Amino acid sequence: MNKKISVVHVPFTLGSHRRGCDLGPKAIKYAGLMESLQRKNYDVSEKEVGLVQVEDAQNPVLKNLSSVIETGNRIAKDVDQVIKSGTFPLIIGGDHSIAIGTIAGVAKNYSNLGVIWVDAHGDLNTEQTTPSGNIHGMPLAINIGIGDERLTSIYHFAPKIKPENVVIIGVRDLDPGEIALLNEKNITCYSNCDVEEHGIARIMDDLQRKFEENGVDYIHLSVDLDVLEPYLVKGVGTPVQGGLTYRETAYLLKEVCKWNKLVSAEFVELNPLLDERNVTAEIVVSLINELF
Ligand code: B3U
Ligand code: MN
Ligand code: MN
Repeated sequence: MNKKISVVHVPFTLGSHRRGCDLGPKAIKYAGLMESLQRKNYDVSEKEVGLVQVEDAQNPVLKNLSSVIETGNRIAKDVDQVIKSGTFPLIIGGDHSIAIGTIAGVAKNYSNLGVIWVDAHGDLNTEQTTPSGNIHGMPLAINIGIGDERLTSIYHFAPKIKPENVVIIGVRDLDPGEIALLNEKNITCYSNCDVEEHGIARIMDDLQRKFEENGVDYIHLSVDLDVLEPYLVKGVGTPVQGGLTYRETAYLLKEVCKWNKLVSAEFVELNPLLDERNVTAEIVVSLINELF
């Protein structure tokens, strides 16, 4: 693993219906992220992406669209620069709509990028299928080039990733349109029940093989904290019962790291307003320590 890490704070909350994800980066900082990485001798720096966050109710199926687009472009530029400077970007959200920008910035550098999407949700909605109009339910679709052109073309190229290079793990809440898109694009998906049936170790072996077969040498990891059991992570806006345990999640992270293909990672959807005594942020710091 690259010894230089840039912690990229993205305090964005307008992709979600609840406010509070904008406080996520600070909560994780105060839970001791920088110190814990420094203790392991990483050369750690931090930066904050300059965001545009102006609420607008103009489009009920793409809420706060202008802010998501402008912010996405700024995230992409910053992440792109971090990678070009030979530093590993560790992105701290913010709601999951920020992944439109992060993956744009990463994929600019790696044309056959693999993505591991660890989430209770599929985030595969479009303006046609969304039940909520919240863009944090859409970033994976947008990254494979499906959805409103103003979003898919962020950072001036599309699509960012190929559906065959995407895997979703821990999912247990899919909308009908998302199921249709998953099937149409043949996206590899392991639900929480698949994790129960096969075990996380076998699933990770399968994934390693799949990425080898696809010639994927570089991987981005996107961790939505709601993938974990809700009792472990009180500070998330859309909890769904039946999530991964801490141990399964830690195993997943350690295994991904061992493959030596990880080029960027993000942890999103912490909402400190819903948390108790910053415990969810502390879990994030522990999980990040499993990864590095
Ligand atoms: N699928 C629903 C709910 C949702 C997606 N992502 C989160 N919640 N965090 C939607 O609104 O698209
Ligand atoms: Mn989610
Ligand atoms: Mn998500």
